[in-house]
Formats: sequence, C-alpha cells, structure tokens
Amino acid sequence: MLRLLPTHTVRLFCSRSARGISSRALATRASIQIPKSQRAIVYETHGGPLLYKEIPVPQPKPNELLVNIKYSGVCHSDLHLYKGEWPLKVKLPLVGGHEGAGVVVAMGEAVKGWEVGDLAGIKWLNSSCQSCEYCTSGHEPVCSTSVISGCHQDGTFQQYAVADAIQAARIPKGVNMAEVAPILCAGLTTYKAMKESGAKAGNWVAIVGAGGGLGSLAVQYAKAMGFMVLGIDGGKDKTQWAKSLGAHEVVDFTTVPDLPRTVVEKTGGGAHAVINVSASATALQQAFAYVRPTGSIVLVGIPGKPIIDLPILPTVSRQLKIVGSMVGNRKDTQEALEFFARGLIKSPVKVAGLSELPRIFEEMDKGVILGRYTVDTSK
Ligand code: 8ID
Ligand code: ZN
Repeated sequence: MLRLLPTHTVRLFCSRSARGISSRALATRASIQIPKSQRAIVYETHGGPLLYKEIPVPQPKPNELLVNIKYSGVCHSDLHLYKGEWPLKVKLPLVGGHEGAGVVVAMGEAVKGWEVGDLAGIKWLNSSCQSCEYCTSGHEPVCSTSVISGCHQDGTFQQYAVADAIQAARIPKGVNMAEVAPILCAGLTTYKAMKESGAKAGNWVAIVGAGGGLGSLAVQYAKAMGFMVLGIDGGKDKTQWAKSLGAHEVVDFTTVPDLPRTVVEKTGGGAHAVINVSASATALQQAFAYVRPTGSIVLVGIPGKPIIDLPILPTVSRQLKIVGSMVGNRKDTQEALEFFARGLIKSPVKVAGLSELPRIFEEMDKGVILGRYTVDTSK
C-alpha cells in the first residue's frame, strides 16, 4: 500500500516541520499532487536515440521512497553505460542517472524513519540485501544482489524515481539542490577513495583527471582532508580550473615533456597516493612511474578498455599498494554530504535542462566539460 500525505493534513504537516527546509521543498509538499506521467530521457538500445518523452511515474515497493527528483548530476558512468562499454547487465529500455537530489513525495508501507517532504538523494547503489557479510560490515557496494540506479533499474534522468529507503541519502536541510546532486556519486566516490588511499595529512595526493566531474570534487576533498594536492589533466582550461579549486600544483599531461619526472620533482619524491579518476588506461599506467615508494594507487575511473600491464618488479620492490574503490557506504555518504553542508566543498556545477542530456553526453565524450553538469528535471 502507498502512503501519501493526505491533502487535508497539508497545513498541519507544514507548520509542524517546515523549519529549515528550502522553499522549493515546501512548495512541493504543499502541492502534493503526484501525476500519473512525467518527462524522462529514455534509451532503448546502447548508443541509440536518447528520447525525451513522457513515461509513467513509478510506484514505490513496500521498502521504497518515491522521490520527486529536482536535479540529477550527469556522471561519466552514465555515458559508459549508455554506450554499453561495461560488461554489466543493463535494463533496457532504460532511464539512466544516479546522482538525484529531490523531495520524498510518497513511500511504501514498510518504510520507517522518513516523512513526506524530506530531502532525499538517489545514489548509484539503490539497494542491497543488508544481510550478507559485505552489507553487515560496511561494504554494501560489493553486495552480490545490489541494485544500481540507472543500470539495473530506472535512475534519476526523470522527474520521479524510486529508491530503497535504507540506501537513500538524507540530504541536509537548506542546501542547494542543484549543487548537492553531484555529491551523491562524484563527491561520495572521491571522498571514499581518499580514505582508501591511506594518505595522511601533509602527504602529496595526485588527482588524475582533476578537471572533470569527480576530479573537481576530489581536489577539494583532498584539500579539506589536509593533503597536498597535485592535479593532472589536459589543457590550460582544465589545469587552471583545478588550480582555482585549490590544487597546490597542476600538470598538463598534453604538454609536459616528461610527466612522471615532473610529478616526482613537484612532490619531492613522488605522490604518496594517486587517485585515478580519469577514464584513461594510459593515465593509470603512468601512475606506476611517479607514485612514491610504499605509496598507493587508487583505481576509480573505469576506461572503456579496462586493462593495463602491471609492472610487477617495481610494485614489489617499491612496496606499492593497488586499491580498487567503488562509490562508498551509507556512512561515507553522510560524511561526504556533511563536508559539503559545512561549506568546505564548492560543487562545480553547470545547470542545464534534462532535455539537453544528448548534448551533455556529446561534450563529455569529447572531454571538454569543466566540472559537472547537473540537469533540472523540469526543463
Ligand atoms: O565508484 C567508482 N569507482 C566511480 C564512480 C563514479 C565514476 C567511477 N567513476 C568513473 C567513471 O565511470 C569514469 O570512468 O570515473 C571516471 C571519471 O568520471 P567523471 O569524473 O564523471 O568523468 P569526466 O567528467 O569525463 O572526467 C574525466 C577527466 O579525466 C581527464 C579528462 O580530461 C576529464 O577531465 N583525463 C582523461 I579522459 N585522460 C587523462 C589523462 N591521461 C585525463 N586526465 C589526466 N590524464
Ligand atoms: Zn557516478
């Protein structure tokens, strides 16, 4: 059974718990009509037309929230999935997207701890079993039955989306909804990768892909966590952008004559940790040449051709650590959101309409986006 806010209780509900909620959320609660259909971007085949069309509003299952998505970030993972570059089972036709920030408008009968009108985030990890050894030890992203938003089920490139109430993120009241959206994947993922790197305050962390969506946030989380930051990306625009976000040093991989040597020089002996958020296998391969002995290389970006050669002797003799990192758990999510809500992270967003997604994917494919696009689902 679906629990909705009954129309006659709207006034009482608003006056009881409206404190601190943005006016936009309040407006949504006051006009709680849930339409039968909505606008979405749908594709039926990998690489096929991205159709901006009217589709039914989904019904939440007993454990799910129905969230009126206000904004959704556009992640490069959405593009990889659209192109069919990864060996994942993708639902088709599909509504992609996994960085959705919105307002709870309804919920299933088994949901506890949420109210209609709460601000909620829909993430990559839509649900997991909550009972396997990984879910019970804070590693739910590797749960074998996990459901991924915008991959296994329809995601956030629509006006209304569903999410498991346990995995949905609690967005702090009063934050800017367009800006918070990318924190739900790009922010969470890079914050978690930083923790996985084992770097300590004062250490040099190299962010590879520093001008992109994840990179722009990685630079700032790294700085907020007390690391020295070296950003690597291609072209003046991207390196200057990374510098403007707080990188202590930047390197342009398209013009520097000897990238590994330059990084070793600038960091006084190599990066203690390398966080690869680029979608480039070549960039990852190069990291072995400039990571500091005993340092770590954290793999976050997943190129279309996801194989590199592992240089075994240097990895052993220099005692390197190679770490894979995928999004983060619920605790990481709340921590990443708190950094943002405290004003330590400026979300690098450009706002566009949902209908503009095809153009955004084209720009992303060309590698020309500085920071992150977030789409307004009402346009
Ligand atoms: O949980 C995860 N592991 C996770 C979560 C979210 C995203 C992984 N990802 C993956 C995406 O699937 C994608 O493969 O991280 C990668 C980056 O996602 P993004 O930040 O959303 O992509 P982007 O905005 O296009 O930024 C990529 C940046 O990499 C730079 C580009 O110039 C761009 O700024 N780049 C490239 I491509 N080659 C580079 C190189 N050789 C490079 N920067 C430095 N050196
Ligand atoms: Zn993502």
